Amino acid sequence: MEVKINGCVLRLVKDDITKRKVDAIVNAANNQLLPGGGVCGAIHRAAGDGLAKECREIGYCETGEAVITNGYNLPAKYVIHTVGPVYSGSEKDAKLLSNCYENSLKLAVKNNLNSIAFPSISTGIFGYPVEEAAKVALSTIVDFLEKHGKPSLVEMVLFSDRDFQAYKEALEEILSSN
Ligand code: AR6
Repeated sequence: MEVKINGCVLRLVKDDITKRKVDAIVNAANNQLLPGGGVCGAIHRAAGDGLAKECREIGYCETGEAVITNGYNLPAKYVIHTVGPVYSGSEKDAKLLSNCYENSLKLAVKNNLNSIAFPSISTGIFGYPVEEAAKVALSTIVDFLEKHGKPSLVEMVLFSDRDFQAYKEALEEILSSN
């Protein structure tokens, strides 16, 4: 599924994010920027040891913030690492999750990147319900594109049919209420 927002493409795809040939893929990282499991483990495995080494040198990333590294053996040129909130059910969760998307997009624009691919941040090991996370993720991306008109391509890369469906429904709802 693909929509145009302020001249930019927002695309939902079902795929393995490590395969996406974009300027930057986003990693759902942890505060210590360690390889870990989930999508983070998959990105580190596909990128090779250089990625963990560069992450060690950076050392830390606050929840909701983002840092950029090279992409090493990945088809993507860069990896933007952002740390989602561990779902707690409190009001803070949505703001922190929104910050992840916004700060990653800001970092992409600051580095003149035209295309970026996100996984569904926080909805695996960090336990954020996917239907709720999809609304936060997509409304943040849509607002950013409406305001800035870049990057020219934003992908949400979903790993399961269920996640893809949740994001598709959330996007349809956001577009119909705009
Ligand atoms: N491509 C795209 N999406 C994927 C892939 C892949 N190759 N593999 C998994 N997913 P998670 P979190 C989906 O747990 O909840 C790590 O250990 C997965 O199905 O990776 O933010 C970190 O180091 C789910 O929908 O991230 C942190 O400690 C989504 O990616 C912690 O887990 C996110 O799931 C972060 O937890």
